[in-house]
Amino acid sequence: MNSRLLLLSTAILACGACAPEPLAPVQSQMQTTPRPPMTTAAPTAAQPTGSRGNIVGTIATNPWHAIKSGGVVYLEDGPKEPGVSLSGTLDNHDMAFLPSIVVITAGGSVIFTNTDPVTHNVFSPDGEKWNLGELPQNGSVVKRFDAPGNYTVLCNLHPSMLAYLVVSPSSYFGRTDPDGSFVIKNVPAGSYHVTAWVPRLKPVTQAVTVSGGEATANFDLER
Ligand SMILES: [Cu+2]
Repeated sequence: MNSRLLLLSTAILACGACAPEPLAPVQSQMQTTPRPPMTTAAPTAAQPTGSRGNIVGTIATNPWHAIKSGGVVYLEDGPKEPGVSLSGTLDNHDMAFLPSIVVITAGGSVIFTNTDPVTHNVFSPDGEKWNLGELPQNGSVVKRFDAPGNYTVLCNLHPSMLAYLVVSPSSYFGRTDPDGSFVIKNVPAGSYHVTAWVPRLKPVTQAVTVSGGEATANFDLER
């Protein structure tokens, strides 16, 4: 009897090992769940003095020259730093997206969560026009973004909900302070195209050369 039980359990174990994994979708989602967002995008490895510099500047708008916060400034053609792939989180909370602007780098993921007691939806009418479907209370879904792009994020159940997702082409970007100023830190010396993005305004790209120290790039954006 004991040996029969042993055989039986061995058979179950063997069967379980070779059978299709019933938890595969969950495991797959866990594997693609991003690590917590890193606090800095630029690598901090020590480099020879003079080989890196900061890009500084301000964003203003035409024709009013109002200071713009909420902007993101990124290098279009910055070098890809191995292992640097910034992911982020966008929560549905108190009938709004939190935060209202998420920045990740191409190849990174966004984990969309819902901490409200009601069902939400997450979609974007921009680019490839993705729709993640309904997100129930405490639900979450992960989407990876391999290509750079800027997206408006909406909920088709609550038209007042609005957020923006910026998928930066490089790991070199900065966000504007409330006074409109920004810093892109620790950029390797070289010539780049740098783009300034602000919600509801047309992005502007300009050339900038970094040769150690500080390079300046100021932007005037228009609707
Ligand atoms: Cu909603």
